[in-house]
Amino acid sequence: QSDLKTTLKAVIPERLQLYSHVKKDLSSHQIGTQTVGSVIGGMRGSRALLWESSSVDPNKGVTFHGLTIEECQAALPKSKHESTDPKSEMLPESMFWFLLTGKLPTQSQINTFSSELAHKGDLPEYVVKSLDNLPKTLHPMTQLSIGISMMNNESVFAKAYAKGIPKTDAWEYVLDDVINLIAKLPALVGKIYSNTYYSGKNLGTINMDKDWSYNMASSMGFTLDDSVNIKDLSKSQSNDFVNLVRLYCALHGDHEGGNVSAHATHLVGSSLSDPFLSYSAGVQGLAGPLHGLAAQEVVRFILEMKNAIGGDINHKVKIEEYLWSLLNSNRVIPGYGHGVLRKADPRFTAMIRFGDNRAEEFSKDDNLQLVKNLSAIAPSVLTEHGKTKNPYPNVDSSSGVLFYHYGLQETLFLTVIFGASRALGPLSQLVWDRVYGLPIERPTSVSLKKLAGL
Ligand code: NMX
Ligand code: MLT
Repeated sequence: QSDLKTTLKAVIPERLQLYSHVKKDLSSHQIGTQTVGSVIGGMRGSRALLWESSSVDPNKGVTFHGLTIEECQAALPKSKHESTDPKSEMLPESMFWFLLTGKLPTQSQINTFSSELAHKGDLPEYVVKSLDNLPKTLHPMTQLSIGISMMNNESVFAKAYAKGIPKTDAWEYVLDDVINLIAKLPALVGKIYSNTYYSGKNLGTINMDKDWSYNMASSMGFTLDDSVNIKDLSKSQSNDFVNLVRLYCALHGDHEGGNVSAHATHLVGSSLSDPFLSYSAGVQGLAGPLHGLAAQEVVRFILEMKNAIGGDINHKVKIEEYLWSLLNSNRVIPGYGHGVLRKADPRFTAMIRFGDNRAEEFSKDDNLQLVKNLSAIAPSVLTEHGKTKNPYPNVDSSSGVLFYHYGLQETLFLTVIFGASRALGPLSQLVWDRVYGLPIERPTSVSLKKLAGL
């Protein structure tokens, strides 16, 4: 008598044969409003989600309410401390305001909003205690998702819903939760960083007079005035780090609705799970290596490649050989390819520009140089390999090595910053989902036999 696994194994070959036939021969067939290819191909090309705040053009990349990255950088409010912070990047809270309302905020609106976020930024005691009790080996992304989902204990939306509210009022409670959730991310990120790498030592404080990104950097110990300056940064390096967090988080905040983290948040929220539960689902999607975890994978890959090519970062042939060794062992080149984009990601270019604007600081940074060299070499290798539809660098290609430069070298942590940033777009859409009163998301499924017409 065969056990469960053996029984399953025996039926796989026949099913796989049918799957290959459907994929190869029937992909262009129509089933309802979809093609068969879309049903079995990760819903590629299916316009199935309502999303207001950003859109992604395959050739031009992301725009936020129609504005390009450069236009946002020019138009969105920056740090209010202009005299001490002259190189300030746009603030993620400015981006959130813009994503949510479609209106460009004024400096004074953002000054007030940054202060509101700082005042709401403390973590509930039970969250701190629970995080303290997690194993230090638990991946930081798992800790992030646990921390966020636990705070559903604070949800004003869940409490109001339990009491009974008119559907038309739901968005106001959801908005309160969304603001509270975003406000608590700097302290949560810092707590996870400290617990995982610094034995829970208090690395810094939330400064009520400072912006969200400064407070994230501070709670991780990367500022001079409000934290322990754990990496011994100079004043200008610490300012750079804060600005890197600002730029990174503003840019990674939203990438239309179909990416895994945005879609997961939207889907879970459609059952009227509160924003904490909904976004923790998004974070769990972001933790996959084909999505946000690529941020950590790229840095590991760059360091391993540098080692494997003996530090010859300008040696084209050695780099090509290394790429082929990965591809031939059926591994992906992290930081390359995309489900929608067909050109280099403009967010990649913006992050590279961040390094180029600090030429002296980065002049001896081999990792960034290798990332740049790679972006000139990998596309032709991937094109020759012939599988990926987009052989160009994506958003994760450059950002990790910039953080690494300033001492954030705990590679498993890099996606946590992505996790803080991605809250901006999906949670702003969640408010609109409730404004519109969108229904529970419930597409229908279809069997392989049905697709094959059997
Ligand atoms: N290296 C090697 N092979 C690749 C790569 C790559 N970078 N990108 C795509 N392919 C392969 C892919 O695995 C697939 O192979 P198969 O037919 O054997 O299944 C084939 O090319 C066709 O894939 P595409 O249709 O071009 O890409 P898809 O839309 O399925 O996937 C990604 C998009 C981003 C998942 C894919 O390009 C990838 O795995 N990239 C590397 C991981 C990465 O950088 N992810 C981060 C994306 C950005 N983010 O933050 O989310
Ligand atoms: C993202 O920012 O979510 C990634 O580029 C992946 C995507 O858009 O699918």
